Amino acid sequence: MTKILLLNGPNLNLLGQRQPEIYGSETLDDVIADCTELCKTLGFELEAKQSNHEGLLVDWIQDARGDSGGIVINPGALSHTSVAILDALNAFEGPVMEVHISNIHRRERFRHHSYVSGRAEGVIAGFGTQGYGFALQRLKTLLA
Ligand code: CA2
Repeated sequence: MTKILLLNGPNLNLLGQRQPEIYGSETLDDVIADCTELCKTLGFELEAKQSNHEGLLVDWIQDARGDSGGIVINPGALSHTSVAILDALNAFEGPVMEVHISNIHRRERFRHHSYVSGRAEGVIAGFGTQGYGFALQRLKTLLA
């Protein structure tokens, strides 16, 4: 069964606890539970991880080489700063879907650019936590 790595970056462990007007009321555990259910219907095995540390995210992306068929990643604020995450994703052979819960283009200017977007097969922003499900469905098509 194809494994999909779901990665969430800094502060996304706080989902559902603060700023619900921007990020909604679902917790990260809720998101992972929903994605796990969806993956069962799509025939994927889901591995979900979150870290506040850039280097750990880089390690996990490297570990996905030869192990996961695709990656869904919300790099959080590291989207806008991290060449290291971009480099790690460039070394991954499978499709990458970038997810942002909020519409980063309607927010501050510094959020409009993401280093990851130039590597990702697709970018989803502003669909709330539903975006993770859309990304998984797109991976199903890309990996068919
Ligand atoms: O919209 C997104 O998903 C973001 O990746 C979220 C990041 C932000 O820096 C990006 O520009 C856009 C921030 C994640 C912080 O998540 C929190 C959730 C609840 C409460 C506080 C922070």
